[in-house]
Amino acid sequence: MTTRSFLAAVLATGLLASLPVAAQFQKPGDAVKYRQSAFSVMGTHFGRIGAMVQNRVPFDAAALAANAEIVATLSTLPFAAFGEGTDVGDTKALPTVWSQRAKFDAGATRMQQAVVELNSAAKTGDMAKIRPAFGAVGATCKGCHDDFRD
Ligand code: ASC
Repeated sequence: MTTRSFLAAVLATGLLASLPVAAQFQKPGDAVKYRQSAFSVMGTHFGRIGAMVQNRVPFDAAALAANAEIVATLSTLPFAAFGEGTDVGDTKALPTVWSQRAKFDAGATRMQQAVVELNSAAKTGDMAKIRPAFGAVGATCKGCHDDFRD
């Protein structure tokens, strides 16, 4: 990567982080579709890690690390799409997302932190570190599903 493209990437990331993302959705249903899509792709890549952790497919450290990197990126996306007024359509989000917002946000943060730790563990290529980190992420998924998902 050139210095120029690196600076462009840093700038783009900074802009993305500072934009009021929720305002980018034209309709509440677009926000629902967006967050479901992000969770769906995230779940696909998390599932590929799970397949290796559970010995259903052979351990490939590079592939696992690539999947963990994708999960880490995707984990930052869905929560901007839970704005007020997006409790619509075929959402499985329970009203508690909005009525217990601080608890929901805390769960989101816990998941994101666990995913960062899984990503670090994945880079070591050491299954003895990856397996517990994978389990910790799964526990944060389940925690939110129990309280906030139909
Ligand atoms: C997955 C996935 C989830 C979590 C959750 C863990 O693989 O898609 O939502 O794990 O089932 O309890």
